[in-house]
Amino acid sequence: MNNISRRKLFTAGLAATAGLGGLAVAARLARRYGLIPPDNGGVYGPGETLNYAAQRLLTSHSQAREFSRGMISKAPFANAVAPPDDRFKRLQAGGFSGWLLSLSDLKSLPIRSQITEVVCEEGWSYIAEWIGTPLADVLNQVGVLPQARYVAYYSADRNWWDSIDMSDALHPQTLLTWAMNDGDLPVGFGGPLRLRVPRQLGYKSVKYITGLTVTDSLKNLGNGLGSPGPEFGYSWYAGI
Ligand SMILES: Nc1nc2c(c(=O)[nH]1)N[C@H]1C(S)=C(S)[C@@H](COP(=O)(O)O)O[C@H]1N2
Ligand SMILES: [Mo]
Repeated sequence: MNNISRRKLFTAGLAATAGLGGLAVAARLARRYGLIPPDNGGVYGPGETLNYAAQRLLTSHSQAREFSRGMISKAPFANAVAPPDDRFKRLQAGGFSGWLLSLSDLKSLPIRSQITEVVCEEGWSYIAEWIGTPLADVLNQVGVLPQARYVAYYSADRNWWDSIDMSDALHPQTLLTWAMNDGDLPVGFGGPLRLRVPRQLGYKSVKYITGLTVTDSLKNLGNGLGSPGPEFGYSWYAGI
């Protein structure tokens, strides 16, 4: 059974054992532990809360599966995205030397690599080696207040952005990657900098990262739902 169907089964099982009254109990528990995702409103809201809270309470220390080098996909599929904006292209022409935190600054931080799978919600996936700096090390370097609860991250592509909670932000497999397999991270795969969040579906691994915001609340960012996704039916929390 793959991870996605296992997750569905897990959530369904939890809801079934919980029963309808149990759902209310689960929601109360989720509130008590502060495990309410930003997309908790609307028709799917209770399901989103149940799934997020259950995963955080039961599997918060789990790791994404790592693979052997022989299992790296021969022809990984770069999903077609809108081309990066003009500001990105200007920075690209200058080798990204105009960044506040330059690529060489980033490369002086601890380097980790992992062979993990990019899993698209549309049903395809590929395995690659990802090399970069744990987001946790970048956050330690800049310093984070104790109130920090989420990290939002922004892309040069259509002002795309997303966010994760501190549990995923500090997770050892969450990497700001600048290399893939045998070389620099190609622009097609999100270079020069991509956030890999291997415990969630591919759409949380945003390409062409331009900035990070550490915050105690997602309410005042963009649509207040943690990412554009929930407006289009994509869960904010997309754990696999
Ligand atoms: N900036 C940006 N990042 C993005 C996307 C996008 O459209 N723009 N698509 C996401 C989706 S839906 C998936 S499945 C993965 C695909 O990764 P790949 O292009 O390496 O195959 O990238 C994610 N990151
Ligand atoms: Mo995707």
